[in-house]
Amino acid sequence: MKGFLKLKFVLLLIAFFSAITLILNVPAYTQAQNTVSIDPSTLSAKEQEYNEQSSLQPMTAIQALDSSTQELDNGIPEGTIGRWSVIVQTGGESRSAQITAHRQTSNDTFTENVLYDYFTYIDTEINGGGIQLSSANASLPVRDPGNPNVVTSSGFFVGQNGNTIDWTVSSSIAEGKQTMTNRYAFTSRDGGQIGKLRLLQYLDEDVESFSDDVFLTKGASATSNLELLTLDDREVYGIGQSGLFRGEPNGLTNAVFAGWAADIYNNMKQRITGAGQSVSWEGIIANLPDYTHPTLGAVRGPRDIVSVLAWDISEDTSEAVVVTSLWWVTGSNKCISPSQCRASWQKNTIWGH
Ligand SMILES: [Ca+2]
Ligand SMILES: [Ca+2]
Ligand SMILES: [Ca+2]
Repeated sequence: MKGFLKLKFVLLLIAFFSAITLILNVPAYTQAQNTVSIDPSTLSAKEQEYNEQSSLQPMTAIQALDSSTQELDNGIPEGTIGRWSVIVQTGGESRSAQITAHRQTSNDTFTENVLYDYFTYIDTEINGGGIQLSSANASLPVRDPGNPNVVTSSGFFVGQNGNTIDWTVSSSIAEGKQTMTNRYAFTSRDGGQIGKLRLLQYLDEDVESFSDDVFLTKGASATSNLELLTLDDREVYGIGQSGLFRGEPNGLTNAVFAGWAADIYNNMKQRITGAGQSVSWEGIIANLPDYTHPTLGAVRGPRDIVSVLAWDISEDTSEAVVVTSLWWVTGSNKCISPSQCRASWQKNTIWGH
């Protein structure tokens, strides 16, 4: 009994001194944390932006909702797998799209902002010197009074022939669906020819850590079902982009698909606005090594992926429509082993849209 009491006393003493040590060390630890700061000049612009964001509001969307944006969602309750909401800026552009997904490795339900930049560029020179549609005399995005699932903005720019080209974009997410669609309409104000005009739908998605995403495609341009997919290497969920590749009523009108490309951040934006970004139907992939993913098989990466899809308006037309799509991609939550997950992805994954 005496020995037991002695042991208790010793344990109490250890606990007491541990607590004291901990208390005394907290300020020292905090101080150390404050002094060991990384030189901001060594961080990339993207790292700095994420750092500023996380110090302000961790786990929230990059862009807060204000009068310059409208939020679209698919009506699935927050926190439920399949919830999809996009904060739409003018020009159908966005820097915030939240998905609630099942994460393969963590095996949990997680909500993530998967967008860094979803930008629309127009290029009247083809190829080079593109500008963002949001900078082309753009109006604020407004919600359709007759349909809360639609947000529209409009503006104008000077076309290749010197005439004014009016543009309108309608962004929409249907109830319960996983896709946001952007429908871009161009009209020459004087009824003359639009002239050379390329629309580029640029996507930089960052799924959790931005440098470890993987890129793969499904379908093909030639069969009008091309999908560009970017997923997190570890958690195997992410985002896809596509559009309409064939002319159809109320769809792609007086325009043809020019091609696509994929690269690493931040090579593409400066090319689109500068000397030009090459695209092809087979895709121009740069700086993304081959990589065999345990679930997805042959992919590219892992890197900070960016991709672009491009459409060319028919020069001699006065009206044209281009349609693009952006959707979330997640795997099954029933698989455990990589082979099981791979089979599940191939069989029932919610890839499509
Ligand atoms: Ca993210
Ligand atoms: Ca990632
Ligand atoms: Ca990225």
